[in-house]
Amino acid sequence: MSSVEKTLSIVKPDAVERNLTENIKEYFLKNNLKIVKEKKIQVSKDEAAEFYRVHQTKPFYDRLCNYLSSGPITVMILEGENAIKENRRIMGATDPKNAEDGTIRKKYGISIDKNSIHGSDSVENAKKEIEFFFKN
Ligand code: IDP
Ligand code: MG
Repeated sequence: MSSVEKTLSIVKPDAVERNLTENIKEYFLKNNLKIVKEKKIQVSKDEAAEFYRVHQTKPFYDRLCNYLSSGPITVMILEGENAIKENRRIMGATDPKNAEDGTIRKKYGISIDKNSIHGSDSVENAKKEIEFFFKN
């Protein structure tokens, strides 16, 4: 079954720093995901910690929060058929070393930490994450 969904994408600091936002947006557009909202911001460490709360028990949590708050990011709402799963497919595996050919992380990811992009992983989390960055 297919349905039109919205999902949250974040171009992470390593990719914004290398001016890759427009290149990454091309991947979405080529794959029929529309960018319905977009803003460039920087989050505080506390905001990053709140955003990544699901990972709070993981050994990499502190590093992850420091990293997300280390520089500007571009947050976007993407919309399209099965947008959540489609976006995850286009992103590629979490560790760029394992990412499939043709994916964003394969092309631009530097390491499991600096993997260039975030994407919501479920309908429930997409809703929460969109709300987190685009409250109104
Ligand atoms: P995802 O970004 O592919 O959804 P998650 O498991 O949700 O991956 O992890 C969130 C972020 O935390 C990843 O994008 C990655 O940067 C980082 N991360 C995940 N697993 C590890 C790990 O084992 N070591 C270090 N960093 C990790
Ligand atoms: Mg995740």
